[in-house]
Amino acid sequence: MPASGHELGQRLRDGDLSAAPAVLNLVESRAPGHKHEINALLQGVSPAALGGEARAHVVGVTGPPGVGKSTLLSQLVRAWRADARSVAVLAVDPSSKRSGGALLGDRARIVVDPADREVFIRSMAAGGRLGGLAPATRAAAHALAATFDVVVVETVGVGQSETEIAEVADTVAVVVQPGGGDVLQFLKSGIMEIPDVLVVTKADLGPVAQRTRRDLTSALRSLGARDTKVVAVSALAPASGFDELVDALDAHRDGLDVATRRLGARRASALADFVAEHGERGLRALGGRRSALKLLGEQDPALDVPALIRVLEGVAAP
Ligand SMILES: Nc1nc2c(ncn2[C@@H]2O[C@H](COP(=O)(O)OP(=O)(O)OP(=O)(O)O)[C@@H](O)[C@H]2O)c(=O)[nH]1
Ligand SMILES: [Mg+2]
Repeated sequence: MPASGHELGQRLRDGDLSAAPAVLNLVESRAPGHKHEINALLQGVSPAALGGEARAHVVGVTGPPGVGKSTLLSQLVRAWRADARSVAVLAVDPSSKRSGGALLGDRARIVVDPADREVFIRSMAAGGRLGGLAPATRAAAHALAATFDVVVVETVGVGQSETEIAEVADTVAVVVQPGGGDVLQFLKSGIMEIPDVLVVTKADLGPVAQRTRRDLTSALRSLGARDTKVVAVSALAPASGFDELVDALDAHRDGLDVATRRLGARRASALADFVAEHGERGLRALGGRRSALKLLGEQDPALDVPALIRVLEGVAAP
Protein backbone atom coordinates (compact mmCIF):
# COMPACT_ATOMS: atom_id res chain seq x y z
CA MET A 1 0.00 0.00 0.00
CA PRO A 2 1.53 3.38 -0.98
CA ALA A 3 2.21 6.02 1.65
CA SER A 4 -0.61 8.44 2.43
CA GLY A 5 -0.89 11.54 0.27
CA HIS A 6 -1.34 13.72 3.30
CA GLU A 7 1.86 12.47 4.90
CA LEU A 8 3.83 12.80 1.65
CA GLY A 9 2.58 16.34 1.16
CA GLN A 10 3.88 17.18 4.61
CA ARG A 11 7.28 15.62 3.89
CA LEU A 12 7.55 17.57 0.63
CA ARG A 13 6.60 20.80 2.39
CA ASP A 14 9.30 20.04 4.96
CA GLY A 15 11.87 19.82 2.16
CA ASP A 16 12.39 16.09 2.51
CA LEU A 17 13.94 15.04 -0.82
CA SER A 18 13.91 11.40 0.23
CA ALA A 19 10.11 11.43 -0.16
CA ALA A 20 10.53 11.36 -3.96
CA PRO A 21 10.43 7.55 -4.50
CA ALA A 22 7.27 7.24 -2.38
CA VAL A 23 5.70 10.13 -4.31
CA LEU A 24 6.36 8.30 -7.58
CA ASN A 25 4.98 5.06 -6.19
CA LEU A 26 1.82 6.82 -5.14
CA VAL A 27 1.17 8.71 -8.38
CA GLU A 28 1.77 5.52 -10.39
CA SER A 29 -0.30 3.36 -8.06
CA ARG A 30 -3.40 1.55 -9.20
CA ALA A 31 -4.31 0.45 -5.69
CA PRO A 32 -7.85 1.03 -4.46
CA GLY A 33 -8.16 4.49 -3.00
CA HIS A 34 -5.02 5.74 -4.74
CA LYS A 35 -6.87 8.60 -6.38
CA HIS A 36 -8.03 9.96 -3.11
CA GLU A 37 -4.45 9.82 -1.83
CA ILE A 38 -3.04 11.50 -4.96
CA ASN A 39 -5.59 14.29 -4.53
CA ALA A 40 -4.52 14.70 -0.91
CA LEU A 41 -0.90 14.90 -2.04
CA LEU A 42 -1.64 17.52 -4.70
CA GLN A 43 -3.67 19.52 -2.26
CA GLY A 44 -0.73 19.36 0.14
CA VAL A 45 1.59 20.97 -2.41
CA SER A 46 -0.91 23.47 -3.86
CA PRO A 47 -0.04 27.17 -3.67
CA ALA A 48 -2.64 27.47 -0.91
CA ALA A 49 -0.81 24.87 1.20
CA LEU A 50 2.65 26.19 0.32
CA GLY A 51 1.77 29.83 0.80
CA GLY A 52 2.89 30.58 -2.77
CA GLU A 53 4.05 28.88 -5.94
CA ALA A 54 6.22 25.76 -5.68
CA ARG A 55 9.92 26.62 -5.48
CA ALA A 56 11.27 24.57 -8.37
CA HIS A 57 12.23 25.64 -11.81
CA VAL A 58 10.26 23.10 -13.86
CA VAL A 59 12.14 22.52 -17.11
CA GLY A 60 10.79 20.54 -20.07
CA VAL A 61 13.38 18.96 -22.34
CA THR A 62 11.97 17.62 -25.58
CA GLY A 63 13.21 16.64 -29.02
CA PRO A 64 13.28 13.86 -31.59
CA PRO A 65 14.29 10.30 -30.67
CA GLY A 66 18.03 9.87 -30.35
CA VAL A 67 18.86 13.56 -30.59
CA GLY A 68 20.85 13.38 -27.36
CA LYS A 69 18.42 14.48 -24.63
CA SER A 70 19.53 11.98 -21.99
CA THR A 71 23.23 12.49 -22.64
CA LEU A 72 22.68 16.23 -22.41
CA LEU A 73 20.78 15.82 -19.14
CA SER A 74 23.66 13.90 -17.61
CA GLN A 75 25.81 17.01 -18.13
CA LEU A 76 23.09 19.48 -17.22
CA VAL A 77 22.40 17.68 -13.94
CA ARG A 78 26.13 17.80 -13.21
CA ALA A 79 26.18 21.56 -13.85
CA TRP A 80 23.17 22.17 -11.60
CA ARG A 81 24.68 19.98 -8.86
CA ALA A 82 27.93 21.94 -9.05
CA ASP A 83 25.75 24.92 -8.23
CA ALA A 84 24.27 22.97 -5.26
CA ARG A 85 20.79 22.76 -6.77
CA SER A 86 18.77 19.61 -6.04
CA VAL A 87 17.40 18.00 -9.21
CA ALA A 88 14.60 15.58 -10.05
CA VAL A 89 14.31 14.19 -13.59
CA LEU A 90 11.19 12.47 -14.88
CA ALA A 91 12.14 10.78 -18.15
CA VAL A 92 9.04 9.85 -20.12
CA ASP A 93 9.70 6.58 -21.91
CA PRO A 94 7.64 6.14 -25.06
CA SER A 95 8.95 2.65 -25.77
CA SER A 96 6.14 1.12 -23.75
CA LYS A 97 3.69 2.00 -26.49
CA ARG A 98 3.64 1.24 -30.16
CA SER A 99 3.76 4.69 -31.74
CA GLY A 100 7.11 5.35 -30.09
CA GLY A 101 8.95 2.75 -32.09
CA ALA A 102 11.48 5.05 -33.75
CA LEU A 103 14.04 4.65 -30.99
CA LEU A 104 17.65 4.08 -31.70
CA GLY A 105 19.58 1.09 -30.51
CA ASP A 106 22.27 3.27 -28.97
CA ARG A 107 20.00 4.99 -26.52
CA ALA A 108 21.86 6.44 -23.54
CA ARG A 109 20.69 6.64 -19.95
CA ILE A 110 21.02 9.69 -17.80
CA VAL A 111 24.17 9.07 -15.79
CA VAL A 112 24.49 10.59 -12.33
CA ASP A 113 26.41 9.92 -9.15
CA PRO A 114 24.42 7.13 -7.46
CA ALA A 115 25.57 8.28 -4.02
CA ASP A 116 24.19 11.80 -4.51
CA ARG A 117 21.02 12.10 -2.43
CA GLU A 118 19.99 15.38 -3.99
CA VAL A 119 19.42 13.89 -7.42
CA PHE A 120 16.37 11.81 -8.25
CA ILE A 121 15.86 10.19 -11.67
CA ARG A 122 12.88 8.13 -12.68
CA SER A 123 11.58 6.75 -15.96
CA MET A 124 7.83 7.00 -16.43
CA ALA A 125 5.40 5.54 -18.95
CA ALA A 126 4.19 7.87 -21.69
CA GLY A 127 0.64 9.08 -22.15
CA GLY A 128 -1.53 8.10 -25.07
CA ARG A 129 0.62 9.42 -27.91
CA LEU A 130 4.15 10.44 -28.79
CA GLY A 131 5.10 13.44 -26.72
CA GLY A 132 2.07 12.94 -24.51
CA LEU A 133 2.26 13.13 -20.76
CA ALA A 134 0.44 10.70 -18.50
CA PRO A 135 -1.57 12.07 -15.56
CA ALA A 136 1.00 10.40 -13.26
CA THR A 137 3.82 12.47 -14.81
CA ARG A 138 1.93 15.73 -14.37
CA ALA A 139 1.14 14.84 -10.76
CA ALA A 140 4.76 13.86 -10.05
CA ALA A 141 6.08 17.10 -11.58
CA HIS A 142 3.62 19.21 -9.58
CA ALA A 143 4.46 17.39 -6.36
CA LEU A 144 8.25 17.30 -6.64
CA ALA A 145 8.30 20.99 -7.58
CA ALA A 146 7.46 21.74 -3.95
CA THR A 147 10.81 20.38 -2.78
CA PHE A 148 13.47 20.18 -5.50
CA ASP A 149 15.24 23.21 -6.91
CA VAL A 150 14.91 21.88 -10.45
CA VAL A 151 12.38 19.40 -11.84
CA VAL A 152 13.01 18.19 -15.40
CA VAL A 153 10.50 16.40 -17.59
CA GLU A 154 12.16 14.72 -20.60
CA THR A 155 9.85 13.75 -23.47
CA VAL A 156 10.41 12.40 -26.95
CA GLY A 157 8.77 14.21 -29.80
CA VAL A 158 8.94 17.00 -32.27
CA GLY A 159 6.31 19.31 -33.64
CA GLN A 160 3.42 19.45 -31.22
CA SER A 161 4.85 17.69 -28.19
CA GLU A 162 6.23 20.92 -26.78
CA THR A 163 2.70 22.25 -26.47
CA GLU A 164 1.87 19.50 -24.01
CA ILE A 165 5.09 19.85 -22.08
CA ALA A 166 4.49 23.60 -21.84
CA GLU A 167 1.43 22.66 -19.78
CA VAL A 168 3.66 21.55 -16.92
CA ALA A 169 7.01 23.28 -17.49
CA ASP A 170 8.03 26.85 -16.71
CA THR A 171 10.67 26.64 -19.41
CA VAL A 172 10.65 24.39 -22.47
CA ALA A 173 13.95 23.54 -24.13
CA VAL A 174 13.72 21.90 -27.54
CA VAL A 175 16.78 19.85 -28.48
CA VAL A 176 17.84 19.81 -32.11
CA GLN A 177 20.31 17.69 -34.06
CA PRO A 178 22.97 19.51 -36.14
CA GLY A 179 21.48 19.78 -39.61
CA GLY A 180 18.06 19.05 -38.13
CA GLY A 181 16.06 20.76 -40.83
CA ASP A 182 12.69 19.50 -39.65
CA VAL A 183 12.64 21.67 -36.56
CA LEU A 184 13.57 24.67 -38.69
CA GLN A 185 10.68 23.88 -41.05
CA PHE A 186 8.23 23.29 -38.20
CA LEU A 187 9.19 26.62 -36.70
CA LYS A 188 8.90 28.53 -39.95
CA SER A 189 5.57 26.96 -40.87
CA GLY A 190 4.12 27.57 -37.43
CA ILE A 191 3.46 23.86 -36.78
CA MET A 192 5.68 24.19 -33.78
CA GLU A 193 5.24 26.76 -31.08
CA ILE A 194 8.31 28.82 -30.41
CA PRO A 195 10.25 27.15 -27.61
CA ASP A 196 11.71 29.07 -24.70
CA VAL A 197 15.23 27.79 -25.38
CA LEU A 198 16.63 25.90 -28.38
CA VAL A 199 19.58 23.57 -27.88
CA VAL A 200 21.72 22.30 -30.75
CA THR A 201 23.46 19.15 -29.49
CA LYS A 202 26.49 17.25 -30.76
CA ALA A 203 28.38 20.48 -31.41
CA ASP A 204 31.51 18.29 -31.53
CA LEU A 205 30.36 17.17 -34.97
CA GLY A 206 31.82 20.41 -36.29
CA PRO A 207 30.73 23.40 -38.37
CA VAL A 208 27.31 21.91 -39.17
CA ALA A 209 26.26 22.54 -35.54
CA GLN A 210 27.23 26.22 -35.73
CA ARG A 211 25.45 26.54 -39.05
CA THR A 212 22.30 25.01 -37.56
CA ARG A 213 22.57 27.41 -34.68
CA ARG A 214 22.81 30.39 -37.03
CA ASP A 215 19.90 29.15 -39.16
CA LEU A 216 17.71 28.72 -36.11
CA THR A 217 18.70 32.12 -34.74
CA SER A 218 17.81 33.87 -37.96
CA ALA A 219 14.54 31.93 -38.30
CA LEU A 220 13.60 33.03 -34.78
CA ARG A 221 14.51 36.59 -35.58
CA SER A 222 12.28 36.59 -38.66
CA LEU A 223 9.45 35.22 -36.49
CA GLY A 224 9.96 38.07 -34.06
CA ALA A 225 11.17 35.76 -31.29
CA ARG A 226 14.35 37.61 -30.40
CA ASP A 227 14.25 36.47 -26.80
CA THR A 228 14.56 32.76 -27.56
CA LYS A 229 18.17 31.78 -26.97
CA VAL A 230 19.85 29.18 -29.15
CA VAL A 231 22.67 27.34 -27.40
CA ALA A 232 25.07 24.81 -28.92
CA VAL A 233 26.37 22.08 -26.62
CA SER A 234 28.51 19.02 -26.83
CA ALA A 235 27.62 16.42 -24.26
CA LEU A 236 30.53 14.11 -24.98
CA ALA A 237 33.80 14.72 -23.14
CA PRO A 238 35.08 17.36 -23.08
CA ALA A 239 31.56 18.71 -22.60
CA SER A 240 30.97 22.29 -23.68
CA GLY A 241 28.23 24.87 -23.72
CA PHE A 242 26.61 23.86 -20.43
CA ASP A 243 27.32 27.06 -18.51
CA GLU A 244 25.66 28.95 -21.34
CA LEU A 245 22.72 26.53 -21.32
CA VAL A 246 22.24 26.88 -17.55
CA ASP A 247 22.31 30.67 -17.99
CA ALA A 248 19.80 30.58 -20.84
CA LEU A 249 17.37 28.47 -18.80
CA ASP A 250 17.79 30.73 -15.76
CA ALA A 251 17.32 33.85 -17.86
CA HIS A 252 14.04 32.53 -19.18
CA ARG A 253 12.81 31.69 -15.70
CA ASP A 254 13.90 35.10 -14.39
CA GLY A 255 11.86 36.81 -17.08
CA LEU A 256 8.78 34.75 -16.36
CA ASP A 257 5.61 35.63 -14.52
CA VAL A 258 5.68 32.32 -12.66
CA ALA A 259 2.28 32.68 -11.01
CA THR A 260 0.52 33.24 -14.33
CA ARG A 261 2.37 30.43 -16.06
CA ARG A 262 1.65 28.00 -13.23
CA LEU A 263 -2.01 28.99 -13.14
CA GLY A 264 -2.23 28.20 -16.85
CA ALA A 265 -0.38 24.94 -16.23
CA ARG A 266 -2.82 23.84 -13.52
CA ARG A 267 -5.80 24.58 -15.73
CA ALA A 268 -4.29 22.81 -18.74
CA SER A 269 -3.31 19.85 -16.56
CA ALA A 270 -6.83 19.58 -15.19
CA LEU A 271 -8.26 19.47 -18.69
CA ALA A 272 -5.67 16.93 -19.87
CA ASP A 273 -6.31 14.70 -16.84
CA PHE A 274 -10.06 15.02 -17.39
CA VAL A 275 -9.68 13.96 -21.04
CA ALA A 276 -7.38 11.06 -20.03
CA GLU A 277 -10.15 9.83 -17.74
CA HIS A 278 -13.32 10.68 -19.64
CA GLY A 279 -12.12 10.74 -23.24
CA GLU A 280 -13.43 12.81 -26.13
CA ARG A 281 -16.93 12.02 -24.98
CA GLY A 282 -16.29 13.83 -21.72
CA LEU A 283 -14.86 16.75 -23.66
CA ARG A 284 -18.00 16.94 -25.81
CA ALA A 285 -20.10 17.00 -22.66
CA LEU A 286 -18.20 20.16 -21.72
CA GLY A 287 -19.01 21.72 -25.08
CA GLY A 288 -15.50 21.19 -26.47
CA ARG A 289 -12.00 22.25 -25.54
CA ARG A 290 -12.56 25.96 -25.93
CA SER A 291 -15.54 26.17 -23.61
CA ALA A 292 -13.80 23.84 -21.13
CA LEU A 293 -10.84 26.24 -21.01
CA LYS A 294 -13.18 29.18 -20.66
CA LEU A 295 -14.87 27.49 -17.71
CA LEU A 296 -11.50 26.75 -16.12
CA GLY A 297 -10.45 30.34 -16.69
CA GLU A 298 -13.39 31.52 -14.59
CA GLN A 299 -12.37 29.48 -11.54
CA ASP A 300 -10.64 30.69 -8.41
CA PRO A 301 -6.88 30.90 -9.20
CA ALA A 302 -6.12 29.19 -5.88
CA LEU A 303 -7.79 25.91 -6.86
CA ASP A 304 -5.49 22.90 -7.19
CA VAL A 305 -5.67 20.46 -10.11
CA PRO A 306 -8.00 17.89 -8.45
CA ALA A 307 -10.42 20.68 -7.47
CA LEU A 308 -10.43 21.96 -11.06
CA ILE A 309 -11.12 18.43 -12.32
CA ARG A 310 -14.07 18.21 -9.95
CA VAL A 311 -15.44 21.42 -11.47
CA LEU A 312 -15.21 19.90 -14.96
CA GLU A 313 -16.78 16.65 -13.81
CA GLY A 314 -19.60 18.53 -12.15
CA VAL A 315 -20.44 20.27 -15.42
CA ALA A 316 -19.96 17.21 -17.65
CA ALA A 317 -22.13 14.94 -15.53
CA PRO A 318 -24.34 17.07 -13.30
N1 LIG B 1 28.93 13.10 -30.93
C1 LIG B 1 28.01 13.26 -29.99
N2 LIG B 1 27.15 12.25 -29.75
C2 LIG B 1 26.20 12.43 -28.81
C3 LIG B 1 26.11 13.64 -28.06
N3 LIG B 1 25.07 13.53 -27.22
C4 LIG B 1 24.53 12.30 -27.42
N4 LIG B 1 25.21 11.62 -28.37
C5 LIG B 1 24.94 10.25 -28.84
O1 LIG B 1 23.63 10.19 -29.41
C6 LIG B 1 23.02 8.93 -29.12
C7 LIG B 1 21.63 9.15 -28.51
O2 LIG B 1 21.79 9.86 -27.29
P1 LIG B 1 20.63 9.87 -26.18
O3 LIG B 1 21.10 10.75 -25.09
O4 LIG B 1 20.20 8.51 -25.84
O5 LIG B 1 19.44 10.58 -26.98
P2 LIG B 1 17.92 10.78 -26.49
O6 LIG B 1 17.46 11.99 -27.20
O7 LIG B 1 17.81 10.76 -25.02
O8 LIG B 1 17.23 9.48 -27.09
P3 LIG B 1 15.77 8.89 -26.74
O9 LIG B 1 15.54 9.02 -25.27
O10 LIG B 1 15.83 7.49 -27.21
O11 LIG B 1 14.82 9.72 -27.56
C8 LIG B 1 23.98 8.20 -28.17
O12 LIG B 1 24.74 7.30 -28.96
C9 LIG B 1 24.88 9.31 -27.65
O13 LIG B 1 26.18 8.86 -27.31
C10 LIG B 1 27.05 14.70 -28.34
O14 LIG B 1 27.06 15.79 -27.77
N5 LIG B 1 27.97 14.43 -29.31
MG1 LIG C 1 16.55 9.67 -23.70
